[in-house]
Amino acid sequence: MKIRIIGFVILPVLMMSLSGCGTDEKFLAVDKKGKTVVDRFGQLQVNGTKLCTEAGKPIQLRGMSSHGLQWAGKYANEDVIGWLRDDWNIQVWRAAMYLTQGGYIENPVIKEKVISSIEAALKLGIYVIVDWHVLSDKNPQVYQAKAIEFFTDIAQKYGSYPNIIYEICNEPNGKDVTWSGQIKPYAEALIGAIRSLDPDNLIIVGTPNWSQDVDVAARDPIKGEKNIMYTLHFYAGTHGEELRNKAEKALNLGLPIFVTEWGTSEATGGGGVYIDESKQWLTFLKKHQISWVNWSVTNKGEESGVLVYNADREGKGHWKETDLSESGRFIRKVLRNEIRIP
Ligand code: IDC
Repeated sequence: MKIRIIGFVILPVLMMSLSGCGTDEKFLAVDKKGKTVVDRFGQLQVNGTKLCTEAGKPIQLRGMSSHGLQWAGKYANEDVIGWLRDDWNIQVWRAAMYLTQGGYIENPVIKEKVISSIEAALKLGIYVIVDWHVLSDKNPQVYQAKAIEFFTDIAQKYGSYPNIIYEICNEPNGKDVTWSGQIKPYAEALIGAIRSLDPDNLIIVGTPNWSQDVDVAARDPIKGEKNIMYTLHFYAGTHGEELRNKAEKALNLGLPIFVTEWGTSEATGGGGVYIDESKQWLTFLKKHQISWVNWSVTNKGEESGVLVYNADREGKGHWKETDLSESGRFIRKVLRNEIRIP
């Protein structure tokens, strides 16, 4: 009798925590009634440092980023993104459109991969980050006119859908690329262009030094605009306590932060995987309800990628355990709420 009672009480609790059933419904891509995250959360808004639902409830969105669409664009389709929603429980997908290194400036047809990402997200009822992936081009002002043209088109076509999130500048970098000199003026120009077409969807602004110096942006934030957030990026094998302190400083100054990219590896995208360090970061992000997107869906064989080398070469989804890298297995479990993040 005693054993049966213990079994009745302990077992369901154990099973719930393993399957994630005990998890707060706000972490689900689709809830038990079949409502998608966009059905439930609607038009996102920013209140203070928090990302909130249309009803004003603070939330933490979690999801996956594409790798560079010029290399891994085969995953930017409804099969893969649908698999990520249903099996990985992603609430947000990020379409990383590089500018150079074979990206949009050199090869404008890459935009089609952003469009297929958006179309998939609309069908699947998840959020989609449209990422203007400034990287080796350093200074966002170099392609500012192209950025305005690009985001104007996206906002015209899709700005009325609450699914859309604009990330206007992945990682500005370089000693002479400063917040007040280049990044903030660029952001203000882009925000102006987007807001004339889309009054409310989230706009995420890159910060100096590869989107790490959120404290610098926090001392001089963009004024008079709503639903603006700021980018923080980290790689668990390279960045730790020091960067978390910087983030905390920025939060204390009132800066709303969105981690649109982080990796379980070193900053090169390889090395590791750094599971304990990743858990430390995930605890920090949960504590502050900071939304995050993990880098990345690729089979090129680097440690941050969620697929092993050469897995799913056609971009079909339906991955088996053996298709997943160490990072892939870890991140999937985190997203499925099968690893408890305190
Ligand atoms: C890396 C990719 C790697 C690719 C390289 C090209 O993982 O396969 O060869 O870009 O430049 C970032 C960037 C992101 C990087 C990533 C890892 O936003 O584009 O991807 N990283 O280096 N910032 C910090 C790390």
